[in-house]
Amino acid sequence: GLLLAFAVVPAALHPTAARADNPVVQHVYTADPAPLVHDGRVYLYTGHDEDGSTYFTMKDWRVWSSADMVNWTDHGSPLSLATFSWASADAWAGQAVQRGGRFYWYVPVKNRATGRMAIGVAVSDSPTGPFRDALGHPLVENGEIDPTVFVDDDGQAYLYWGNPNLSYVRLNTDMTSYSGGVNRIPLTTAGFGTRTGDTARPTLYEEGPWVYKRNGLYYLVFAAKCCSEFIAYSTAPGPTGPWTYRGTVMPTQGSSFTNHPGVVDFKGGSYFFYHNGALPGGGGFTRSVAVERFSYNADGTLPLITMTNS
Ligand code: FUB
Repeated sequence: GLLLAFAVVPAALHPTAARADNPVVQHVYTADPAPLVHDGRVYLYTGHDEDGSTYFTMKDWRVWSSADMVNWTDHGSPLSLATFSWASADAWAGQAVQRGGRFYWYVPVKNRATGRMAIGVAVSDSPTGPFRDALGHPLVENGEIDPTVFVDDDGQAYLYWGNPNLSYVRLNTDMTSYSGGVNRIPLTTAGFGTRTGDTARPTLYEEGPWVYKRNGLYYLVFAAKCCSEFIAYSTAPGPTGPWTYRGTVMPTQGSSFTNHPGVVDFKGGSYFFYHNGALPGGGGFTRSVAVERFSYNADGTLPLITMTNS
């Protein structure tokens, strides 16, 4: 168990300074942050590492929200493995998005029938749930993980995912079906950097993609080169590429051998969410979500961001 007894995070001494309050959640272990800005608040969707885990033993997801990035409200667990009748284990890294007044939460879980990872989608009328299984079966079933969802300005939505591959589909406006089949993004070293010493995986891309658009430029931030992972990114002129590798965002640091990015703009600031093993008892399977405020460089590139309290 954890030694800390706060209800989420203590009151703000410095309301604009998120750095002082990491990790964001201090009474349970959390991982795989996915922020979503809606109606003046940031909603933070996370996984939940069980106390004492010796693997990625994860049974439910959690929702937190804040109006200032410092004081966080605990919205409990409105989505769990039990939400998906076909899922047996592994409530891993997902992301939620809003469309047409509904909230769609894409998550990887193990499919009981196949024993493989699959991607499900849950839906709710509220950012804090309760969420229900939108389909009753996987949206994508191919043994891969870590969905990220992005709706472009023209209304076309994309769902990307993958480890070891990186793929995407064009979601239909219902957000629970797709057209045109599964597209594989070429993992070239120009697009995703060069990994040495692993012929099976020649690029740095590992997992945990996070796709967004800013000032007409498309960003694909990802966990690079397990293990230990660092965070790197690529950019492209369009949502389907071609991607160009841009380098490191967050170096390897601390006791978690994974990391997982989530990037958002909120009330005039830019914020980078990630996870590490900074809580008491923390480590690779007992992680905690943290956030750093940052500023883009003038040319749109990301600065190097380091962890506080790792
Ligand atoms: O949390 C379980 C898995 O670890 C996630 O799906 C990966 O991104 C890594 O963080």
